[in-house]
Amino acid sequence: MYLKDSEVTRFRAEGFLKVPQVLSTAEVAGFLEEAKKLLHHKTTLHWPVEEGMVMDWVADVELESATMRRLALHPVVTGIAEQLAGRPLRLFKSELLRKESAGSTATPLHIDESALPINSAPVTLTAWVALVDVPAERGCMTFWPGSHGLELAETEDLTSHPELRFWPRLTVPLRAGDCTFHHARTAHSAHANETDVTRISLATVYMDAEARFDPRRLYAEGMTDGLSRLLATMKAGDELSGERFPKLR
Ligand code: AKG
Repeated sequence: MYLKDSEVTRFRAEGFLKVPQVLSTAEVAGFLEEAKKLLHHKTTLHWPVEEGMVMDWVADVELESATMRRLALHPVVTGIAEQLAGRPLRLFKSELLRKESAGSTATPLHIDESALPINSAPVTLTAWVALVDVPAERGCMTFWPGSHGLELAETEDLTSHPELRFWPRLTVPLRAGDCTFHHARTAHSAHANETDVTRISLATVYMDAEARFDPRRLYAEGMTDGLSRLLATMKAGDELSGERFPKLR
């Protein structure tokens, strides 16, 4: 077991948890070197908003790089994820995120569930591993504790949600090698990166091992990554299994 019972209890109550130093300094150095190469050479997808660019990312990175697959399936990260979920999980997707130095905008307040076409036990969660130090001014995330218990409509503009506007929230700076885990229904956002160092992190989504495809949540229009193209060929109720969605153990 990687976590104390009290940490698991806190995650279930708050919908997120910071776990310091999941990776050693040497591991961070190796993963960061590979991440920089990938971000330099691979085509990335972009998240534009009215004010500018939130971030860009290498999609399907666990298929693009054996090193990044090792991080997405890292025994400590996945062990913690399964402990938090309380059941066996599979990998759904892994994305190498870049929030550019000076010029990126804040990540809008959102929940992930509305973009995850997964029908299963409600345990879907993301591990977000910092590969550089991420203080507030470099775009760390902010979480709305307990918001995963709210009935938020999929299409709702969360910034004007009457409860969330006045909900206490927690901003979570990370050191390189720290990780946050957040439930797919937890409201979260991130600051802009106002430093001169690029924010680099790996975000991996894990789902219930029994997960089935649910097209009602498919948010793939115009998306060109391999996963979105694969999902566009699937039918409601299809298994999300096999090599593409490996079991964590
Ligand atoms: C997520 O991993 O669910 C995010 O929303 C990431 C946001 C960010 O990296 O700014």
